Amino acid sequence: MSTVIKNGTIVAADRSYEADILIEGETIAAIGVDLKGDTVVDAEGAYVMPGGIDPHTHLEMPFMGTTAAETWESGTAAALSGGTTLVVDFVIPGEAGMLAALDDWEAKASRQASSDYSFHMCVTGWSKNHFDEMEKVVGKGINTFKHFMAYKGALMVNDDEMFASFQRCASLGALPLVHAENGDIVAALQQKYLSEGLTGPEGHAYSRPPEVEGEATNRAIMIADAAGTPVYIVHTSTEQAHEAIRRARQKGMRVYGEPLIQHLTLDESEYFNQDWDYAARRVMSPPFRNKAHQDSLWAGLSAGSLQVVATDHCAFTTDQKRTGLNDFTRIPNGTGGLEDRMPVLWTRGVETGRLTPNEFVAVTSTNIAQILNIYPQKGAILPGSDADLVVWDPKLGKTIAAATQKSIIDYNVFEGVEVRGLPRYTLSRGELVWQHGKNDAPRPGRGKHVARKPFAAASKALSVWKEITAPRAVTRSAQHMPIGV
Ligand code: DUC
Ligand code: ZN
Ligand code: ZN
Ligand code: ZN
Repeated sequence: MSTVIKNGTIVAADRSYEADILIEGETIAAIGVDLKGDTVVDAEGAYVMPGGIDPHTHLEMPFMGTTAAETWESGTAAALSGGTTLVVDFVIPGEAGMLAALDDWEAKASRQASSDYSFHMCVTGWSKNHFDEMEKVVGKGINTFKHFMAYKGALMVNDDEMFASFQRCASLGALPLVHAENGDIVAALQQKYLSEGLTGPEGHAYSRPPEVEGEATNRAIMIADAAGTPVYIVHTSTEQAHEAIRRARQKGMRVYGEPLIQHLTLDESEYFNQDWDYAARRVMSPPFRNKAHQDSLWAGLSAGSLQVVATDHCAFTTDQKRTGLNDFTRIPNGTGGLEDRMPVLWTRGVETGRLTPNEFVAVTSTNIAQILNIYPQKGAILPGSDADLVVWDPKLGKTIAAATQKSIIDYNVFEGVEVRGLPRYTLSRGELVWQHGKNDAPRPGRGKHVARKPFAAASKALSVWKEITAPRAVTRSAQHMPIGV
């Protein structure tokens, strides 16, 4: 079975050109003119782009006393309908450790996912067991480890733990990721506002000011430098964090920043809506910011100081949000965006001239494929690449509405936003999985796990276990190791 995509303009991160794409089985076989195949997909008037990659999702994540309601089945169907063909989800270890948690995640994803999927592993503490398990996790195709500097008393790691884990990442050829908010300051501000009687969703925004993100981002970058590793900052939402990333990159450090589509387009005024449900549905960490921060993020995307647009899709129902009715610190943190990331970014980015179509491809797919070491299997339109493709029709439009979305959540933070630019077709490994105007659901369980190899750079000197609670000499030589990303 072969398929040919005809009459479209191929948009890659580096250039746009007119050509047909021949797909044989699950991969791209040829790119050229007048190619023939068993089936023809018409891309007349459309752009053909690499399928989107959302490197930041939390499907069915157990969190803050509940579990994110978006399932692997609904979340990945939503992704495909919006042009995203690969999601990378965060595995949170429980008592039984990293490998047991990975088995849980893999079981859910393999049964339900209709898009391809891959995993990041979270490091939520530090011990000899963490040190040992990390190597086994890398052996299972995971080359990224996430660290939370916030959520004190729950997921948060301290600096010594983060430093130890970062060194371990360096020795394994893995990339550390960081949720950068100063968890101690957040906890102190939460108590201050609660004690003053401020219990509503706006307290969430007040307790997580831009400074807590700027401080933690700077600290994470310095700790990464001391440990001799590149670092990736998730959900960069402020100018302060962007500034730290920019400065580090200028000094030659491999530091990456990932703004979310929510932070680019929704602002802090949402938390002052008189309707409690409306405001609580938008509670996520970091919170939405003001226009100055948004402008900084947009500038970073076109300048290249920020590389990736993600969603942090972590979607709770209104009922779940109401757990925090009398206490904003108990509102489950998270918003959705998987299905809307690409249309909203196209509308607010490309249609306005802030991004070129090629930059759009870079920040939705190609850059993260390179950062995650899965390029050109993913993120590229090249012979041999997986045929994950989106036929993007810049003339198709819709008004975003919870009533018509694929997501099973009872609201949408982009409700009422008019988008122009939607997938006409989405193909995942050669299979047509979404067609505009038809409402066919892709088959749950068709999605495959995407394994990712470690990076070449690894320092053997740092791979020896050390008790981090005991005083020790810091290995400064790590700062000068070669970097492989
Ligand atoms: N932020 C959220 O809003 N939800 C999930 C985890 C996170 O860091
Ligand atoms: Zn986070
Ligand atoms: Zn997250
Ligand atoms: Zn030095």
